[in-house]
Amino acid sequence: MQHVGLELIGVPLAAGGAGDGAALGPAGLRLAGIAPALSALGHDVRDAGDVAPRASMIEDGAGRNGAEVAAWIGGVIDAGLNATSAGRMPVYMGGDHSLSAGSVNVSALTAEAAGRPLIVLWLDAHTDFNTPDTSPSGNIHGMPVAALTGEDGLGFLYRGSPRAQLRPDQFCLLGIRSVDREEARRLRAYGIEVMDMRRVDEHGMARLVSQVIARAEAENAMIHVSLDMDFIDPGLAPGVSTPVPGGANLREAHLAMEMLCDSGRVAALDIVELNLFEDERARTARLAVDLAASLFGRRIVAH
Ligand code: 6HN
Ligand code: MN
Ligand code: MN
Ligand code: MN
Repeated sequence: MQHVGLELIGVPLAAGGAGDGAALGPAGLRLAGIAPALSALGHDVRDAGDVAPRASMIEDGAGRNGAEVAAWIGGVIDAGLNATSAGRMPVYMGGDHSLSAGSVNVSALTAEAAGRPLIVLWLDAHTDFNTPDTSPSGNIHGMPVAALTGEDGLGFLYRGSPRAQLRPDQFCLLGIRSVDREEARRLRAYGIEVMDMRRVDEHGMARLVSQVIARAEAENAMIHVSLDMDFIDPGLAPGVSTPVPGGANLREAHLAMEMLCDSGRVAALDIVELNLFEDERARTARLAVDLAASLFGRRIVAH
């Protein structure tokens, strides 16, 4: 792959998630060697450190810890725009998945400025399309896709920030196997593309990822890859807050990353939901680093 400037952005955010362990995600990824792994592939890697939450004036947030999550998302947007305006590709190290309400917004703004469409590939066990009204938990990590597609009840997350317009048809959710009842109804109403695990079983990972890439090629789109570590089967990646059995296996996950790398269309990567409290001997942290390496050019043999 072409060598690029990568900017590691730590987001030690847990307020949007289930439990506190996601706050250690950036530390876990750094200790597992994400910077040297990506540098070894020839990229110019810079670690921007951890984002600071913006001083928040918000008092009317919704969901659990709404005001706190909004302050973090403001910080994510500032750090992300700082990287992309300098021509660097952000790698967001979460932190819970609510941070992607900010990171995907940055990619959409950056693509818009370049006159390119954006496709968001959401690799997850969950569809993250709840709203404050439908959520069974109140946790904002279950709502970022709704926030990004303009759900009214989540606009407070963007107060004080530039905001891109994202349509539901710009999202493709892959690896899905846990959807709440109201969430499922909303997904159908909005026509969001859900490639669930049954489709992975029936068609294979290669065919599904090819479809996403073919669409990006047809539209000359960039692809934002949002990798929730619970996309992978919890037998391989136990270090997550909301594990669901029946996830992607090791080769399926690496293959998706390798194919996306070859597409040359990756705009940014989120690595989210790594929870060190739940991990076993750092397996999940190390796997996350290996998947990032596959996305940025590591190969079994040179092809
Ligand atoms: N994640 N659907 C559940 C909820 O609480 O809304 C789980 C969400 C999990 C979110 O893993 O990013
Ligand atoms: Mn998620
Ligand atoms: Mn998830
Ligand atoms: Mn699609």
